Amino acid sequence: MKAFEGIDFLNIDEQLSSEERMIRDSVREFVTKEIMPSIATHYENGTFPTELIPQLAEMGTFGATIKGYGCAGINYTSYGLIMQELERGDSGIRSFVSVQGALCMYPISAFGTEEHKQKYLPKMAAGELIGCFGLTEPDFGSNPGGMITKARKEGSHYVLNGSKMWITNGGVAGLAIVWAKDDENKIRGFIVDRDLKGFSVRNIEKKFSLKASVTSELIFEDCRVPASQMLEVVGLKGPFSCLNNARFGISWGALGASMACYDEALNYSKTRIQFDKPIASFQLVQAKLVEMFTDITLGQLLALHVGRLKDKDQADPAHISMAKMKNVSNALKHARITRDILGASGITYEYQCGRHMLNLESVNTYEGTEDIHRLILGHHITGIPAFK
Ligand code: TGC
Ligand code: FAD
Repeated sequence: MKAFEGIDFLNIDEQLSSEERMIRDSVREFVTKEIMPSIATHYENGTFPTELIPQLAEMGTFGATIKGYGCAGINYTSYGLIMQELERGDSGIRSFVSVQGALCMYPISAFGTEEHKQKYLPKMAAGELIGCFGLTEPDFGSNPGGMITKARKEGSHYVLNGSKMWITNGGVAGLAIVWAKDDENKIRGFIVDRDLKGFSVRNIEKKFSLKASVTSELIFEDCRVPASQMLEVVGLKGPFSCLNNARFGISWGALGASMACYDEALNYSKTRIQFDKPIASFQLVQAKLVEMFTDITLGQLLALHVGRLKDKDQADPAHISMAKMKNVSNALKHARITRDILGASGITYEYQCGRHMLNLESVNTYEGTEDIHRLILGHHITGIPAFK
């Protein structure tokens, strides 16, 4: 498999530390050697490549920004670079790592007790225990505040009833971070071990997107969770603070998918001959390549700047919304442009753009749809919330 060189028109590499470049390059090589040869087959068969989990753990990709507990403790910019490289391989692999780290290990590290941290984080960093994050419900997606999953207090336990829908990693997880309303209708988070009675999982099959990722429904029927498993946070700011981290990672991940598509479009257009010339020699094809190249370069500046702000603890959720919204919608556009440049070849598994295009439909929807991020930014600009 040919080495991937990335795109660096503005010499952004110079802005990265040698450690950041080293992390990026080692994950890049891993993706080329370990993911690219088999990902199309996994995608076609609808299987998640579980064989990659030990290597992903060894590279420190799980809970990478957490300090201690067997985690790498690197900065957010390095974390973003890891997400970029993984999603160059497939959005499903990046999803797996995002959910494990940003959505499951982060809330345990931020809102869990010392006992929770000792019990769960080292095993999760080592990939021996996989997590999933249950916020969305069948009737409450963009509006999670309306959730109806209940956590009724009964002595030293909370009794969970309800269901969570479209949950990444659900079928392979040993624990779930579950958000539910308590007796006072306040949103609380629980660390729910998979083997608890009353907790069942149904995998969602027949997807055309994120096929190399497990997506499930979590069902709770009188599931008794010890009160000691409750996280120390109340209200929607609990799940939303996890989403800040995951959305940040996605804004970088989308650049990886964009770069994979651009690279494919450029290489193909230089070798595909029509009307006795490479199609790259036609102005209309060059215009498409330039649009992708420019978007990617602007997206890199945006992601890097938000990463630097996050490393100084100065990133506002609205900054992250802009980066997630713009980089993902551009990536989806780039996958479609590449599919177009490849003509009929673009619809086959031999090329990546179709797989990225279908994956990015989900990425544009999850972690806040493109329009929800538009509304978050609209609220930021005008001070007027337009969600309702
Ligand atoms: P709102 O009234 O605006 O806020 C409620 C409380 O939350 C606080 N808050 C935040 N805190 C931290 N970070 C943020 N980004 C926050 N945004 C809001 C806020 O200050 C308030 O706190 P308090 O103390 O006053 O109570 O909430 P709202 O109900 O009006 O919601 C607004 C809206 C629409 C923006 C929000 O609901 C939203 O973001 N919806 C999108 C839902 C979403 O993103 N779901 C993601 C599910 S997980 C997933 O998709 C994983 S995919 C993983 C993968 O495979 O990679
Ligand atoms: P809806 O909220 O019903 O939205 C439908 C449409 O209406 C969208 O276009 C939306 O933008 C629009 N809309 C909604 N409200 C407004 C408004 N106020 N103004 C204007 N337009 C609006 N969730 C988890 O909790 N954990 C996971 O691990 C997880 N993984 C996922 C994996 C995949 C593959 C997918 C596809 C989803 C996953 N999700 C997960 C769920 C995801 O977060 C939701 O799909 C997303 O939040 C949108 O909710 P919805 O699908 O119910 O769409």
